[in-house]
Amino acid sequence: MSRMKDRTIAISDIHGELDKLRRLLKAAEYNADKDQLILLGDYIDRGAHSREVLDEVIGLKKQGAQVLKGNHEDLMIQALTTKEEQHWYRWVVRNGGDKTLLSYGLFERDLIAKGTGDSFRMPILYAPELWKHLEFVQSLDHYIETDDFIFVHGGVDPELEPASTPPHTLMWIRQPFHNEYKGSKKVVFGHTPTSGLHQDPDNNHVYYGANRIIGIDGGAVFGGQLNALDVTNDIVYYVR
Ligand SMILES: [Mn+2]
Repeated sequence: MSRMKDRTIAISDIHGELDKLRRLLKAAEYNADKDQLILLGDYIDRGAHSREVLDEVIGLKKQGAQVLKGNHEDLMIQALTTKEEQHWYRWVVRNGGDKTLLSYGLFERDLIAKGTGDSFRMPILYAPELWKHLEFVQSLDHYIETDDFIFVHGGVDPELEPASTPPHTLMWIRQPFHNEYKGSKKVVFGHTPTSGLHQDPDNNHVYYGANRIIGIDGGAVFGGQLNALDVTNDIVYYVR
């Protein structure tokens, strides 16, 4: 964070929920001149408006937001930059990438029908905006570390410093981090819906672990809530 701002606000796991993102920023009275916004990843998939959310995120970054990569951006990158069929199916069929393609006017059934191999790259040819957004998500960092906090999508390896942790771990880790993290810095993360951390399917509020882990993924795209954590004042805003 290059200059001091009044508040640092973290949001994660938007998953194509553009309206919820806009309402949440309004509810938190987010002001780019005064507030440092940190977005923890998973902008796309499952929700209806992934393309529009990425446009919004690019705009927020231009205004000063710090933007991290989530595991769903990782899935998209793998699907669109490798020829391996498993990456395509993993994204499009199993993890809601079909909804992302649809937001660019692309139907996965049409693309699948074209066959395998090089044709997996075709959506990029058909949708220049998807190509632009792919380059954007490829450029994103995997964590932010300050004197007191680590911000990351999935979590950190309990045995390693973030700087020496593979990006894949930072985006994908769950239980080993939740259960075994013992670091002195508070870790603000998304990725695992907080209902699971609370062990209560109806509780989508921010989760404060005794071991200084703070989960903020309220499962908005699953009918939960989108949380914004003001870490400066320890205040949570949310929309449903
Ligand atoms: Mn997610």
